[in-house]
Amino acid sequence: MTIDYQQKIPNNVDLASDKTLQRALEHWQPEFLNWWSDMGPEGSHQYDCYLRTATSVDQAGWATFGYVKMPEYRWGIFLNPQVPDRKIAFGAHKGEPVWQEVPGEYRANLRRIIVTQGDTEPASVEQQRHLGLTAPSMYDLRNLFQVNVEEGRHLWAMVYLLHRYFGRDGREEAAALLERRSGDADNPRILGAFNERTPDWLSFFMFTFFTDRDGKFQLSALTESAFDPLARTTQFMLTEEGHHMFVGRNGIRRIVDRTCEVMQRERTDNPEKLRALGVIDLPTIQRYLNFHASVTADLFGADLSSNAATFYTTGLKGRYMESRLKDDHQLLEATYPVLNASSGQILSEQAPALNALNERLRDDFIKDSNSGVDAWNKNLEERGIDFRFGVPHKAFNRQIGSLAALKISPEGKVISAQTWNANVRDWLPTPEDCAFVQSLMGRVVEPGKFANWIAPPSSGINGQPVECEYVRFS
Ligand code: BYC
Repeated sequence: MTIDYQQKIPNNVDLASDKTLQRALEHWQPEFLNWWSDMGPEGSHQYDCYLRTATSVDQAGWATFGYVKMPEYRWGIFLNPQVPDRKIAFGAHKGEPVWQEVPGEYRANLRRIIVTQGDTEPASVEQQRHLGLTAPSMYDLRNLFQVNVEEGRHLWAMVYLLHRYFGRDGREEAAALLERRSGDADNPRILGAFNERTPDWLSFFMFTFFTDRDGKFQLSALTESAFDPLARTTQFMLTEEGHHMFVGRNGIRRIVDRTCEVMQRERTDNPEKLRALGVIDLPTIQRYLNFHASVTADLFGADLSSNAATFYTTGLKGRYMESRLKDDHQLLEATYPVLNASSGQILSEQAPALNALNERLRDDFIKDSNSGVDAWNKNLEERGIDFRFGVPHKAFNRQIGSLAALKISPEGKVISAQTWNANVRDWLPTPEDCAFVQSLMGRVVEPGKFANWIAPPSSGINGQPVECEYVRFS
């Protein structure tokens, strides 16, 4: 279905036929725009940016490109088409028709999932709001803005569900989504990683590589939901998520490319020398990687979770690729390995699969992250550089779940607090690392120009040249 752009709120859900809902959302819209003006990308409000906007949810229309004045981006409500006769694929209701309305008994849990998902979207915009001031190129500035407007749209996706299906509490939750603030001491965002700072572009690329990948896996699990409107809206969100991870994967690759080029030209791998030459040494990149991988691993929740078991059994949230998995999709007898530390070692133990669903999704995420990191390593190998990046062990630096109580090395060895303290500067970014990376951040925005510490991309956006004027300042 084509999206109606004549409406105040573009949508493909026939909003005009439900005047009460339309009025409620039109009331929320100026609040959203106020939030965007206060917390959206700093200084961007007069810019014309080459952005993609969805004009329909099918292949032909979901990525239509053109110049848009930033605050006039048409945030809207887009659901994938309904699949006729879709049946619930898992849990106690397996085989029954999916729900078009929220069953009363599952209302609180569904609302909680939707609010948690919705909260991450504005949080990431808040985390990234200063980055435009230090963009390494106009191409990167445009990509940042694309990610930001789409996170804003993902907020709209969750707010639509709250307004349409959860009555007064839904409207209150939608208002609260614009009130919490990333990192705020009194009213923070819900999940840990979304209260961390994203102070520089290395952090931004790591965030889009790892944390947007959590988005991919959580959204995929929600596309399986028995609550059909949630499944349909998350399906469409996933199409947009791909670009966000591309920004991270390619951003890091370009940083590594530039560093390798200088390493080879100067015949050195000495971090001090490389820093003096204005590029980021590979061990520093690895420490940033360790930080973002571990903070994101926490986003999957505790390794054993009765919440996760309930979400699954009641049909609210499935597994990654649920319908392709070959088992009974109820998991009443099944087990799954989880980690437990005893006598100074991490041991794998079988636990009820239903309780281990967070761990399973985390494992799916780690597998996917590894394949991205392998691509950077292939580049190093091809260049003949003797360094390999690695995703740290999933127990490293955890704050959530049973392993949070222990100190664990990136290789997965249980260690004493003393050993941790003696080595942590090699494993996680130090204040000096952060200060150095920040010292490189300066705004480079002439078309086709790039900061010294990052290589240009191999191609531009949507077939445009790399030196295209992606952002027109006025
Ligand atoms: N930080 O039973 P557990 C994205 C809490 S990213 C702080 O394991 P559960 C995006 C938990 O709430 C995808 N607290 O929890 C990416 C619980 O609290 P209560 C976002 C945490 O419910 C980039 C307690 O600890 N979507 O889209 O099984 C840019 C016990 O935990 C954290 C979703 O996450 C944490 N990290 O699992 C923009 C999907 N983890 O009950 C966007 C929706 C846990 O004791 N959310 N806690 O008060 C969920 O499915 C689940 O809420 C979670 C947590 C998987 C997050």
